[in-house]
Amino acid sequence: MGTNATPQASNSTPTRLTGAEIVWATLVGEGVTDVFGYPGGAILPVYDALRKFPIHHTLVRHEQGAAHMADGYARASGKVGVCIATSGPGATNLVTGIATAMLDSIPMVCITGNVSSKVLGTDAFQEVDITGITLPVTKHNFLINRTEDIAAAIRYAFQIAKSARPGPVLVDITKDAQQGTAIFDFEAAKPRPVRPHPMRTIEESGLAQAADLIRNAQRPVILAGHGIIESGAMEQIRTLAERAQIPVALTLLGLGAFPASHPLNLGMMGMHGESWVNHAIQESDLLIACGMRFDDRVTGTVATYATKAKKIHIEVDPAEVNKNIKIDVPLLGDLREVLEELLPRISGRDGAAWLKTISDSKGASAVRDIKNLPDLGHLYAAHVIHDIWRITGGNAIIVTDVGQHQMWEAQYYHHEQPRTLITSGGLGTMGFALPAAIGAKFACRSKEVWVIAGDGGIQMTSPELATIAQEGIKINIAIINNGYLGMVRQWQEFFYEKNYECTPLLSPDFVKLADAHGIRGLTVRTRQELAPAVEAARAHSGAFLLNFMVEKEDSVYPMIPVGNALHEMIRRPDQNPLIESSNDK
Ligand SMILES: Cc1cc2nc3c(=O)[nH]c(=O)nc-3n(C[C@H](O)[C@H](O)[C@H](O)COP(=O)(O)OP(=O)(O)OC[C@H]3O[C@@H](n4cnc5c(N)ncnc54)[C@H](O)[C@@H]3O)c2cc1C
Ligand SMILES: Cc1ncc(C[n+]2csc(CCOP(=O)(O)OP(=O)(O)O)c2C)c(N)n1
Ligand SMILES: [Mg+2]
Repeated sequence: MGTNATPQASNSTPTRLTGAEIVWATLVGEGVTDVFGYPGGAILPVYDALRKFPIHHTLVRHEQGAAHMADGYARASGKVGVCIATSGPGATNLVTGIATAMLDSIPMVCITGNVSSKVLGTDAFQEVDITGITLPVTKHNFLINRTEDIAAAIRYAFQIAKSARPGPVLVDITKDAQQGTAIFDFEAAKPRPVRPHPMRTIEESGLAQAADLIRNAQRPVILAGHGIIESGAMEQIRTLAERAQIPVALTLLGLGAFPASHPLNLGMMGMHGESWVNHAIQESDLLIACGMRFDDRVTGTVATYATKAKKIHIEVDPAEVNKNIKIDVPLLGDLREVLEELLPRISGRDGAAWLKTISDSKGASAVRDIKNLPDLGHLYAAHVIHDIWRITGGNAIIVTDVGQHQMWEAQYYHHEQPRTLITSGGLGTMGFALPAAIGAKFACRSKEVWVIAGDGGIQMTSPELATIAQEGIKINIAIINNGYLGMVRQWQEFFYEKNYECTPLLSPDFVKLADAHGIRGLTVRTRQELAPAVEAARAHSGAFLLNFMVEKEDSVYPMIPVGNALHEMIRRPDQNPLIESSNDK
């Protein structure tokens, strides 16, 4: 926020402003209070005008960080996240962050400066065609070269970013458009209302068919996805599950959409899901997919996926229906609205026999769980995550990076509330956690925020430690340090004859790295030191880094090898890995 910040009457009397001022005035009008960015020549007029507007700008250390911060802000708050960068390398540095948001349907507006319209297309200094580059990874993008078009473009970008299936939108503004003046009229720049997609009508016949299938099913399972959180349909899903006594399996991005402690919650499905969840899906006679897109990490081989089940798919994006899995009853529309129409048709069912079958199939799973192994001096990631869960009471916002630690987080941190797990699912972007956690902290300043990252991923964006220090924010950082690019090492162990090519990883002394940024830190090597270290991090008023030296060659179980059916899992071995069939509980 600039030193001369005064509340801008962005939606009052039309006034003549520069294009740069219009950018900020429009953002204020859209309710933006925080942006994440990095300046440069082509966006300097916008930076120059910042001081006049009540917006907090966080200076990042790399524009990828700005995009992940905007993304983390959006995931934690449900609002649109905003990032800003200059032309050329500033804009291209955003691309990984934009693609991350696109693959997980996150509402974001990215503003970039570009060279003046007179030199566009001449390979001018720091000119790239960022609208061309981001075309496949944005929901929409704009190149604006007239001052009078800026307000309408930004307002339209917000509408597109948050409507129907959310996603990132980029607005590229030439420098001369920023420098020119125009009449700013916030109301006049309002986009036309969104017209519903012609296919997005909830048809009476579809609702009746879905209700019939639910009434007659013997072994139904709800597949709960990220769309529940995006639609705000947590209550409706809970009502459906409780009224019809249907167990709920969650995707990675759905975790938190249905309370982990609820008796009908089965846990995570898919490649690293719990074995009983995947078996239940394979045995099911009705899948009710809610705001999830049958990602390949969720289905295993599609030809053998839940072949005995009829499928109902409630989904806002028509392109997702019948894309990977053949659907019997599609219900197109906003999940909450569809469920509100469906619920009056659903009456009580007796689900006891099916729930008992699933419960029995858990068998000796608990015995295989590393969390329950006696303390033989080994520190496992599962211990670390379990203790962070226990000590935070399950109430923290956890922002993970990508790899083994991400899967252990999903298995051992039990999320009760939506928006408490922030993770890159679709793109699987290493380096996401630290910057996304900064964004989440700005969105939820009073909440406890933890980063759980690997020793590999943290090094991709660790310069953002300086951002944490400059902003003076409290984030706890847990590094699961196994000395490897662990998830890749695991694949090498299982499928490449333990040829650990380019996966052993030398890291800096992370505690010294934190110290160099004025951030406190501790290295933890044993189970006894674990809980006191977590308590110490929480008790400290500033950011705190914990470097957990965990077992180096541990693997994530269960695992479905690519090409296998959902029930053909590799389980945690006694001696050797074993492939499990549907008969092996
Ligand atoms: C190393 C690694 C391992 C992984 N392993 C697993 C695993 O074992 N299990 C697993 O589940 N995932 C796993 N993932 C994540 C996986 O890749 C996908 O990101 C995830 O399964 C997608 O979950 P989703 O379909 O719920 O969410 P999204 O991909 O976000 O899809 C949400 C769907 O909801 C729809 N939607 C959005 N808003 C609404 C609305 N208002 N109304 C209705 N519909 C709406 C969207 O159109 C979209 O189709 C893994 C990722 C990584 C990086
Ligand atoms: C930007 C990026 N590059 C490469 C990968 C491929 N990849 C997935 S997991 C992983 C290893 C992660 O190692 P680390 O951060 O140490 O976490 P661990 O698996 O050890 O918990 C790699 C290299 C990726 N997901 N993202
Ligand atoms: Mg590692």
